[in-house]
Amino acid sequence: ARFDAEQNGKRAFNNYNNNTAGVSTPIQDVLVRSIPTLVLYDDNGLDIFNDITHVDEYYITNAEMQIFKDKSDEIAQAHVGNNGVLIELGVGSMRKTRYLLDAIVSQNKSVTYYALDLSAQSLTQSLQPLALQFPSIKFVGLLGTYDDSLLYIKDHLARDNGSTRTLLWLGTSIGNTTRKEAAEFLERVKRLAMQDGDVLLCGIDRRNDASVVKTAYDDPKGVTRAFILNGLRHVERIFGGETGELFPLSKFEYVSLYNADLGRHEAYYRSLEKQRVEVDVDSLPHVFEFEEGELIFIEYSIKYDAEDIKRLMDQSGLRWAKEWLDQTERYSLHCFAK
Ligand code: AVI
Repeated sequence: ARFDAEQNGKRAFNNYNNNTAGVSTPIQDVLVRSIPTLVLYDDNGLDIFNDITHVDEYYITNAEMQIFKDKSDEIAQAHVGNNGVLIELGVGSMRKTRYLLDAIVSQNKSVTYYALDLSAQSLTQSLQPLALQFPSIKFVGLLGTYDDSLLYIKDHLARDNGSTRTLLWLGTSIGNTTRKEAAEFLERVKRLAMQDGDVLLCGIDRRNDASVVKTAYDDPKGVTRAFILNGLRHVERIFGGETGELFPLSKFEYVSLYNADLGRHEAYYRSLEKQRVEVDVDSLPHVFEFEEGELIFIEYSIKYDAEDIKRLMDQSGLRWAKEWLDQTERYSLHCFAK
């Protein structure tokens, strides 16, 4: 996969290498090779991401938990219909989902909760305990991509009884796509998966202090580093390699950069030396050559201020219904209507 265009790793290295603080404005016209962000989410990556949600410096989870703890009654009351359907796009931390389900049960609402994930194992792990804890709620796992789920909702979860559908896109998953992709995805959500009266609850991380974002994405215990570097283990397996055979961790490191002007955290691998990686692609030999210091893009985590959110709504056509900010005002949960 290519990021923006053809590779130009040497320029990337030269431009980034002067940056010692790590909080910087990366040079915009630099083109680097990329690996799809999705490789971060093999079963091991999902486990490590779950560890990240327990890291204090990763403020996003605590902020979101606090909103759900304080506002679940209101959310369940106003935005979850009786005999309604809840659809969570990407099962995240079930700790916050519990608050919402608790509120729904205490309001004697009966709902079906659909959870989407790319991993059957993670669906089972997440849903089994919830099914035991909330016997009055029906749980259904959906295995597939976001876009698969939109078609499934359109074709199979059409509303026939007047009850509403509540879609959940939580954590800060919206940040892992570009702003343009995010707006396009929300437009598809609106067009394919929402009818009048339905809502989308969307978690958004805000443009916070650069140092706060930087520490969240390069935490002192190295959990984020382990999460990102695990992506290389997954790439190795995709190419049929053994652990550490193709991309030894002695030869690659994690680079975390926060571009405050663009409100965008960028995660890269850096090749620590000039090296060749030989793999088979579709049974044909293929050689990747990396320069010493070359950066390889792996993940964006994009942050939004009020203007950015307004633009997102204009572009997707979604309407503002309500929003809740956490106490630290670093993170917000938005209720969008069709
Ligand atoms: C899953 N996603 C919303 C996380 C984020 O904040 O972008 C993934 C992550 N990457 C590094 N730390 C956490």
